[in-house]
Amino acid sequence: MKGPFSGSPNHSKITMISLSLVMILIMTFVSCAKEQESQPYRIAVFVPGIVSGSPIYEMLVAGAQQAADEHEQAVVQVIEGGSNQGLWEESISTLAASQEHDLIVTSNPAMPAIAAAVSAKFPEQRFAIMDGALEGNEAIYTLRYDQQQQAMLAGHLAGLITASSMSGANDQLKIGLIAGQEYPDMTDLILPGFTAGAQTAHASVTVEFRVVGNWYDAAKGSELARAMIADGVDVILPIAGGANQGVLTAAADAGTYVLWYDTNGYALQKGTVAGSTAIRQDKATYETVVKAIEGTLPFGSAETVGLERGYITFIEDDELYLELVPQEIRDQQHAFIESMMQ
Ligand code: RBF
Repeated sequence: MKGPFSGSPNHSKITMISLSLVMILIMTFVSCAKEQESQPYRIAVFVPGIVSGSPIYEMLVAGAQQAADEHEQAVVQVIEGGSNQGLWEESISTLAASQEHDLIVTSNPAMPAIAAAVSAKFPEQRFAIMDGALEGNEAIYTLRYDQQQQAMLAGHLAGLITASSMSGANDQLKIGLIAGQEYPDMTDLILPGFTAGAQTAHASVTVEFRVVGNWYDAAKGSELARAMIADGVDVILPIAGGANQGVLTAAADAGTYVLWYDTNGYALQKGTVAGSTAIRQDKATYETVVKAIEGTLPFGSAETVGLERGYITFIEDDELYLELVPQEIRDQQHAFIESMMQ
């Protein structure tokens, strides 16, 4: 009698087929797993503007690139959004719709709202936004710098210099701020911080504020600076991207001073750049992207960093600062920096 498990030719055929099926299944599973393992983590850096001339964007790209270079499994594509801000949302929507990037990294205070609008249409897309703030959207992580603190550091030195007997300082207590455009961080944090810092140094300092209207027009930057200088301003803080170059030229021609923002600018115009406040956007972007690759970035949260953790610094040890700015002023500025840390 042949039992159900005896070796009938039919039965061994069925066993062979089942075994082959199992093997095929296993092989498919293994190759899928391998494919997943070798799937790179794909990062798009969307620069809302032009990289060249804007240190905040140069550092964004450098930080993301470094994170990808150190992770075999990550690749970066940089997309320059250009100066037409009306096109940014559409460009980011196209990126998200392509589903080709695990993460879109970008930077400036206008980007959280744009990313939120895109996120409503493409909820799977993840974003890391530097120099911006938005809490509670599970697809978006943001990190901002304490811009008021940074502006106060610049303002304090501007107040000391305009009241000093340095060769380029006149008798009036007037300083200036030239911005690329007017935006809430500028009007609510940077301008008030710059003014408060200056008035901490000297209560009667006044601040002139002008807007270029874009982030690239050096000729307009120069024109605004010349008008300010003619009006008695002897220290200018330009925050205008590529237009900063025009401010530098105007101040150098007039023998007055410029303070640099976001990066070390002393060597850009020796004898003119009298102070530099820097942000570590390269470091912050690197750390953010590494966390995203490793799956530990807290999407949905908004972080603010500043002097205390070293993401904002006033560069005091540069030779050119030591040469140009008298010891007495440097000492006062140093004491102010220390007081801000407390
Ligand atoms: N800063 C730049 O240096 N270059 C830029 O092209 C630039 N574009 C900006 C566009 C928008 C819409 C906004 C709101 C800000 C922009 N900023 C730019 C300012 C930047 O976010 C930051 O406040 C300054 O760089 C000072 O850290």
